[in-house]
Amino acid sequence: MSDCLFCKIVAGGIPAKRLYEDELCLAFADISPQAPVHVLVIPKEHVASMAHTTAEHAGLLGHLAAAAARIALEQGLEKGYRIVINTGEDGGQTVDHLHLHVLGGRPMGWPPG
Ligand code: IU
Repeated sequence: MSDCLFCKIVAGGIPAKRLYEDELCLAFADISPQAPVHVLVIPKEHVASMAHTTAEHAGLLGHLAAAAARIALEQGLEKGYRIVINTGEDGGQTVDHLHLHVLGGRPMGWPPG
């Protein structure tokens, strides 16, 4: 989508600290980190949110989850981490392009706010 910020990051039109990339996904450092490690993993194709996924996205979602786990290990998060997918208004989603937050490097609280 031409007006989607994360699509522009995928295309290289907006700079980001790219940490991992393959044919399906891109991982980059969050511009406003909420933990010592805060990485976003996004599909290269535009999918607006989890609420916009269907069974056809099962393979892509598995790929994103596996990439997130691998990136967490690469980032040294052996003690654990949290993967978050904010979805929709009540879920706190602010960018309408599906993204997995990988957060770690400090203990996480529960429940989330
Ligand atoms: P959210 O789950 O939609 O709220 O997460 C969006 C994230 O995108 C949030 O953590 C922002 O800091 C992050 N982000 C970014 O990394 N680069 C940007 O240019 C913008 C947002 I706008």
